[in-house]
Amino acid sequence: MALRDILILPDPRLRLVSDPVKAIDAETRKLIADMFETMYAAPGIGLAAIQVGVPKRVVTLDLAKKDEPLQPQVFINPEITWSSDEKGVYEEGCLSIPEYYEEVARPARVKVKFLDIDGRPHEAEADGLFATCIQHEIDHLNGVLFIDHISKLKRDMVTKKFAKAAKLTGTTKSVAPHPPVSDKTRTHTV
Ligand code: K1U
Ligand code: ZN
Repeated sequence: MALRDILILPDPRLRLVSDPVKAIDAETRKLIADMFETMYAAPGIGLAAIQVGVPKRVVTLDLAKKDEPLQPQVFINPEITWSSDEKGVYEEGCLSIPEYYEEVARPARVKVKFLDIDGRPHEAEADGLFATCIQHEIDHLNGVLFIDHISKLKRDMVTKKFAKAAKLTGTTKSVAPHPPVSDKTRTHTV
């Protein structure tokens, strides 16, 4: 197992739509093992593969409380098949938007179909934190972040804050990176 780096807003890869898993092979099983290690170390209660830079439809969750035994769950190619009209409000966080929490309203109950690590199909009914978390993670697979569910004013504030931090730390990524500027072509020295 290995710890992987978690992508941080405004990394453009967080906006990709992830591809379905075609075969649960050794590479997929290694990805899942690494995702659990990364999620527990963060610490977090959920993780989508794209958060470690892999655009595959894989989600890990563990909703066990502090003193309970671990309850690792993996969802491959998860799909919401039914959502309640009733909404539930939960204060959400995101490992890709560290230290920012905001209330989000989502369907209070959902049904989700998915494959387990052996490729067997399942359907689960989720409510409470499970419903919130699986919707948050499936959003990640579609390039959607929880800040897309809050007011534009709050979203713009947090987006600007993280863009500024990325600029200061030099971690801003562009989709097509500029080629390095050689000393010969540089017109002035900063
Ligand atoms: O997808 C992610 O970024 C993970 C995220 C999942 C999530 C949390 C809350 C509501 C919806 C989705 C996190 O795990 S944020 C960290 C967190 O909530 C937490 C961390 C340690 C203990 C308990 C909670
Ligand atoms: Zn998240």
